[in-house]
Amino acid sequence: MSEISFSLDGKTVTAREGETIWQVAKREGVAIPHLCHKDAPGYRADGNCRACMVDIEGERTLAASCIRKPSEGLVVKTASERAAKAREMVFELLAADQPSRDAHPDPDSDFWKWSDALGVTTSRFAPGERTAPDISHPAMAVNLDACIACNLCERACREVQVNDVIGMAGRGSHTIPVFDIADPMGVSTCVACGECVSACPTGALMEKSLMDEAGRTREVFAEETIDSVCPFCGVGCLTSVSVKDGRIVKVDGRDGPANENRLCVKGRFGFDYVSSPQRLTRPLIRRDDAPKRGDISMDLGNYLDYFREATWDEALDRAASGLKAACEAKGGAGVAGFGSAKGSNEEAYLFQKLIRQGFRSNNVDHCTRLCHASSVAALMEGIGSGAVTAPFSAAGDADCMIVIGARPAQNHPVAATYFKQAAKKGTKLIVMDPRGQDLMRYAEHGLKFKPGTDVAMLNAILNVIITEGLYDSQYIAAHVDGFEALKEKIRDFTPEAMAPVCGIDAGTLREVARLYATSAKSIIFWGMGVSQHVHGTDNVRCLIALALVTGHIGRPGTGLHPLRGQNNVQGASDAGLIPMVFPDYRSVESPDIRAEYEDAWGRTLDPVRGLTVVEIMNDILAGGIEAMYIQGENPAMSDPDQAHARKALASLKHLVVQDIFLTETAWHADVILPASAHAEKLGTYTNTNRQVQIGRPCVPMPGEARADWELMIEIANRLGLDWSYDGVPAIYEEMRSHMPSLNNISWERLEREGTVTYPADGPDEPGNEILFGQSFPTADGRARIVTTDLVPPDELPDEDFPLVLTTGRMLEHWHTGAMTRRAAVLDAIEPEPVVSMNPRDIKLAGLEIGQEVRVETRRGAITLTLRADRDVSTGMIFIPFCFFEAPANFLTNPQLDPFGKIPEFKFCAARIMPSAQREAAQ
Ligand SMILES: Nc1nc2c(c(=O)[nH]1)N[C@H]1C(S)=C(S)[C@@H](COP(=O)(O)OP(=O)(O)OC[C@H]3O[C@@H](n4cnc5c(=O)[nH]c(N)nc54)[C@H](O)[C@@H]3O)O[C@H]1N2
Ligand SMILES: Nc1nc2c(c(=O)[nH]1)N[C@H]1C(S)=C(S)[C@@H](COP(=O)(O)OP(=O)(O)OC[C@H]3O[C@@H](n4cnc5c(=O)[nH]c(N)nc54)[C@H](O)[C@@H]3O)O[C@H]1N2
Ligand SMILES: [Mo]
Repeated sequence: MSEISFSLDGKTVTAREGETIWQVAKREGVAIPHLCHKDAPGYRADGNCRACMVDIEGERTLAASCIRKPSEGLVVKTASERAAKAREMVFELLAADQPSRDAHPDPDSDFWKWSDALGVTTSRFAPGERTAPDISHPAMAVNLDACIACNLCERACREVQVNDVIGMAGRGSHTIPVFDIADPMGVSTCVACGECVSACPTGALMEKSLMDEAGRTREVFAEETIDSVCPFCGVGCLTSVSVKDGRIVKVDGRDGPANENRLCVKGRFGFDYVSSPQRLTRPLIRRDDAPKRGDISMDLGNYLDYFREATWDEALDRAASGLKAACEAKGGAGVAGFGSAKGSNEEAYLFQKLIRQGFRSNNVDHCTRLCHASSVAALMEGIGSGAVTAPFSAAGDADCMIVIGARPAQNHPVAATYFKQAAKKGTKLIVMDPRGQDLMRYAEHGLKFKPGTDVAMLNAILNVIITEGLYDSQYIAAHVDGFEALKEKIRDFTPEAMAPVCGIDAGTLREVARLYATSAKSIIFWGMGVSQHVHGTDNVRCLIALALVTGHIGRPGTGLHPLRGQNNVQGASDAGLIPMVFPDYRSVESPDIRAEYEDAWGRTLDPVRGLTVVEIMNDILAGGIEAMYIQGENPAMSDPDQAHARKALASLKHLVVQDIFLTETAWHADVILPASAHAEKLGTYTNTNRQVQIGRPCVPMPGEARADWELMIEIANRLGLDWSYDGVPAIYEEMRSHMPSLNNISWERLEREGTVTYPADGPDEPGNEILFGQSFPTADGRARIVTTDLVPPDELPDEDFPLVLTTGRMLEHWHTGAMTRRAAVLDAIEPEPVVSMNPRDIKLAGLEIGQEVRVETRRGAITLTLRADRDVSTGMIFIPFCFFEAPANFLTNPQLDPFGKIPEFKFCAARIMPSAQREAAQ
């Protein structure tokens, strides 16, 4: 790499290739003012505001240091009188075009901070008049009178987040940002990532939560900011949380490995659930005269008819003794626990330890079962590891990427920014999904195939790769077993034969196969559309086979990446919150491994694998399990076939729920323990990229609420387990002593570095981002292809139920809505239950957009509002599962994949009708 030297304020300095004068100056500790330039990854310097002018010897005009690259021998003066005067003039003129500071949208903005630094406190020119703000958006206010037309917001929106909503319109000094060609912000297609707000140097774009009611002037100034990590999805964005008076007032992105300062609408604006007045603040015990269990009222006005407040001692004694009684009556088979992928690694570790050590039971599971269980089953079987082989940022190194059965712009929005950037830079993107999505705009191929036919489509692609000889025989010989069997199996899966099954023509299947196989580096990302089927494991087996036959794994820009969902589902699984395995996926059925834990925990342990989430519900109704401890999960909303799941919860003899809200699940409880939200406690969280990161307490817990891990210790000690931990780091270190995957990642290192990828080869070595370049963690180091057959979805449409119902998420809401329905901005954007249907189908069915409809399946019926959505294929309807008023899971099919035990959330037969029609018939 070539370096050049030049003179900066009399000192000889060197610039690396591509560096600007501004960047070198920053490195040298020379602060040059800047407004249109944002010093952050992904931002291109534009050089339009002239705030960063410097003097270059021999040049007649001053140069914008943010875009000017030095040449050998250049003599630069940042503080010459000429440069200083020019910069002062720039700030004075800009000030003249803005409201005065005391009436400014943000008197604390970068613009005023630089003005202070330059000593420009007043302008010789009269300040501009205030104009009316645009407050049409629930989260952000636009005060164009403070806009300096620096176009940072446009770059933020188009180049960093790749959302393409903001553009600049008008000319010269009248240039202003506009949303989707002159819409007010609130009605534009803005997805409220807030990148523009974080970029704006003046406060022309700002968080409404910091402003007065009219959205004109800033009122709230934070007292402190704390480094943490986002509580929502598996991307694991690092955050900087601003706090005032014990409440979060603002969240910014930090430069973490997974987000480089970026956030999405939930991370930036969804923080106020923590301070919701509906938080649980005191322990509750079901009243003896309460209405019968299962008769739940989500009306918070009358919860005291069901529960009474109790002291901690009484509640904890009651919680523990009920669990103990079931165990005494039935042994470990009488008890089960659901831990949480929203909690920390330390909490997940303690929870599985509690169930295993305290009740001699492996009936401990969590939402991974409803999520990537099938992916993990196939990955463990095929390559001996369930985690991703490469981070999602590897998309930028790939020549070709497949995104299948995932909707990242909605569910992993910050990861999606990397995908879109990669596609814009030339990575060939293939999106495979029955439902259209935003990402398809950037795709070389958008395959809207028939739902439930992944195996047909993927086997056809494998057929092309094999028949056309596009596989990597050297790689296969060195690393892969099972190729011959695949070759044999795949023979009948010609693209021509599979085209009518999956709905994609043979020519396209061939093109896609060639593109994936012949690109030098190809990578695959997948989500719930692949995993949540009765053939979910088979779907993933096909994806693994694709990577193995082409050797697209183990090198930069290649790999297999199941996009993990919850903020800590990777970590909770790693920590053993799974019925078949101890931490690090070590089998509970292996006598040696069990002996290790029996030694460490001083008790005999259950030698057989436990039951999974849906199996636990079935077992309760079959008269098996009598008592449960549910921490940080809401199965009364998230499990399939909800009438059945709720009936199971209601028929428990004893249910302990530890949550932050009185959820649908908590309404079934005997004891409710008010717990800690993410922002209130210390802990580690492992994201989809295998990055272990620290979350820190930012605000105090409300009322008498207590940290989850403390409550687990209280219960353990009431079971006579004699636990004592000197805080979260001690729990982490005990957990780590059982987990080779965390070798070299001590608590102290995490504290120091904030984020470390596992596995790491040494205490000072960065973690390995790309895995399995040499061999796989299987018994013989080789990977294994497992062939698949066509298995149809469990419940196909018929005359009575002619539509396919598919379920999933919304950008603004989190799963069962427990958190996001209580976040003001998020609930304002998506306030009511909707079912989405293709406008053509709506017309054909004689329905009207916006009308109230009833959707029925063989399991139940719900009423909700009809929304038109061109992305939904004809013959299908889509319902998100976040609305308690119309729970999608009353409708879903609980049929399980035989390997991963995941239910078929993505496919069942349904019908739709105007809600009035049904009422009339009754
Ligand atoms: N906003 C938001 N973000 C979230 C969450 C949330 O609740 N809200 N939850 C988090 C969690 S835990 C998870 S697991 C992830 C989930 O993130 P995703 O995996 O993106 O989840 P879904 O939206 O449920 O489903 C993904 C896609 O599967 C498609 N699909 C449906 N049927 C089929 C099929 O037969 N085959 C294929 N190939 N695709 C099909 C759907 O059309 C949909 O586009 O999101 C995480 N992020
Ligand atoms: N129909 C349908 N159903 C689905 C899916 C689908 O696509 N379609 N997807 C499935 C998937 S992938 C998943 S991951 C599951 C998710 O299912 P769940 O995990 O049951 O859903 P959440 O709403 O995330 O539940 C988290 C609960 O934890 C509480 N909580 C949050 N933080 C804390 C904390 O720090 N401590 C404690 N004690 N409690 C806390 C919240 O209030 C909430 O009640 O849903 C599954 N269900
Ligand atoms: Mo999930």
